Amino acid sequence: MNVRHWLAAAAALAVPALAAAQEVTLRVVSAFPENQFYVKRTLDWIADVNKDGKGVLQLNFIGGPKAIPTFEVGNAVKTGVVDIALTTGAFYTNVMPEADALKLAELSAAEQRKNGATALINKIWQEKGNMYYLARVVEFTPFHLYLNKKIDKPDLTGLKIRITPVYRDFFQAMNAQVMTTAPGEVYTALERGVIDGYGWPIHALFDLNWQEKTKYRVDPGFYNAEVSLIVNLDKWKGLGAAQRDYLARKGLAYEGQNEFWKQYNQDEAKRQAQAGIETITFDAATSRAYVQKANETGWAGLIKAAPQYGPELKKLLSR
Ligand code: 173
Repeated sequence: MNVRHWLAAAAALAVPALAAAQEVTLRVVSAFPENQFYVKRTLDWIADVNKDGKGVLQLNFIGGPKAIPTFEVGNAVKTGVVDIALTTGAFYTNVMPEADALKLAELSAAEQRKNGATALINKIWQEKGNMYYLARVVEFTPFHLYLNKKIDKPDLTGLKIRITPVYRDFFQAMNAQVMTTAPGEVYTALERGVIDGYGWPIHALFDLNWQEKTKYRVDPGFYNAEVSLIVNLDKWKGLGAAQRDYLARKGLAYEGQNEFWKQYNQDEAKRQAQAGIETITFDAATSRAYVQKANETGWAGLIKAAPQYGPELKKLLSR
């Protein structure tokens, strides 16, 4: 065999080896407690990814906050301690303040993909977080203020409220005394009377048994609860094209199921009423002002913390 033939033969062997990268297994954690419904849904998704991904890509669920504490998950993804996380922006503002902007989106995830918001998010997440933003798996879901003391106007003077960064600017603007905790610590704080209330979505209260310790929900809700899958950027770039496409496709399919939350949230509100949680409401003008204040304080806080990208995010996430 002459040299030219030998080279051709070697090239023919090398090409398939490159095209079919070896099956890779990525490590997944959740910043939400393992008994939360978000995790169950994600485990179903992981099972589906693994079923169709044999020989290509597999996901291995490591655990919830017992594996990596809630507010450390973002840095664990950034540094590659784990490959993928199910989390929300409020839990990784310590990586980049922009993370908390996702709650302010007035556009759906599908609309964000069309108008360039997702591309901007990915630019920021890659640049500042060393993360690839894969998919948003919770939306169409308002946050609410839950209380154990009655109020007759949006004034939280004298009340101690559990928060995450999601609620900080808004609740402080209503004079609340705030205390940041991971979801896993809320039940005990309620039980001990350390807090008079907390911020939380309309759903997933029962997952953690908080209905046992909750008297009131303040209506209306505000913002747009966000839970997403983020991927370590080095891991993402190191995948073969077929593996990356596969994961992106499965992420998109998960995001495509978000309509699910609309009915689920209605059912959850009913279930809260059945569990004896009373609603506190205001007159129409006060309710409008309440929601407006949430938005104004939310964006003001975000732009103050993220002056470079905040205004751009506001433009692409608002109607
Ligand atoms: O209240 C929280 O812990 C929080 O910030 C959050 C965000 C998205 C979904 C659920 C909770």
